[in-house]
Amino acid sequence: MLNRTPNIPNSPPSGISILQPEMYELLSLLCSKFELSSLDGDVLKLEQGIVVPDGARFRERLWELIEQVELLQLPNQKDGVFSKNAIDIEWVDIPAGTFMMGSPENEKERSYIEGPQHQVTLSGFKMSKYEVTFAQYDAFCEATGRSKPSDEGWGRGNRPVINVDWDDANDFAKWMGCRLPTEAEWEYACRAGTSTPFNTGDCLSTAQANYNGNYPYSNCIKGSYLERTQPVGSYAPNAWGLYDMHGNVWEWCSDWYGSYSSFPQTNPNGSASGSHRVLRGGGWFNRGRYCRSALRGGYEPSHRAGNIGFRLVVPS
Ligand SMILES: [Ca+2]
Repeated sequence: MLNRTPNIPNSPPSGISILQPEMYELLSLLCSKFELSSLDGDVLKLEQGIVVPDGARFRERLWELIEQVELLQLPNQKDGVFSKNAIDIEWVDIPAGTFMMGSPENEKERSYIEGPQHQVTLSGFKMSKYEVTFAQYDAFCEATGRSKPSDEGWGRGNRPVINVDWDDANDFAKWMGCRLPTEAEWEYACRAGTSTPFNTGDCLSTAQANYNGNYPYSNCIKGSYLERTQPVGSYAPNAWGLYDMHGNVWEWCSDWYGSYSSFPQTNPNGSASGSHRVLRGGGWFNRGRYCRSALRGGYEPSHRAGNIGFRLVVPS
């Protein structure tokens, strides 16, 4: 939710810029969405900071627009919790849209299997904000009599569940009334509008994600190597509010691993058959290269490892 208090003082001095960068971004979005160039006749200068000729009128109009944004449930502004079987899944609204899936041929350290880049159009969906945790998966095991996966001695609770194979992940998703993301949904959500190797830009630091910082991507700066998972949400989210899309644990996707087509596609589901299921995002053990948005991993569905987990797509 928007934090209203600090951004808009009760009595802004006339002619003084009062807006924080987040509010500026919100207003820019509003103005483009509603084709506004002025607010009740007061000129809105679309530059950093806004001059307010009439503080009271401006403030009133701004609140109206913010209410509209909340009603529209724009990404970043509205999220929620999906509850089933006494388990809560926090989710983020992912907007419908079109993006270029895969990496361009000039992306450093790419694999040919990440191409050809192709246009993908997706319907909107909801994705779990975090990787599924041990606390969530253990509750599933207790309710259904399944054996609990090993935590490698690192602790359970809020750490991402590991040592789950594709069927474990898929069974949990179905039990929750959810599903695994498609590979296309995963990449689209990871990118959150970016086209760079990472949703953080051309580099991914170990202050931004949990991976093996001894081996950063390309010529990026070295960082730490924590040698295990970290509790979900330990790093900043991407622009759409999703945590740990890069690193921590690889995430199972619903698709069979296969080659890309160069043709534009809508809501693709991947290959009709195969021997490997798709894994995305890299894990704590991996070099920076493997955490790129476009990188495609895959394993036999029966594979379990201490750096593989998953997240969910929540039904609308
Ligand atoms: Ca991850």
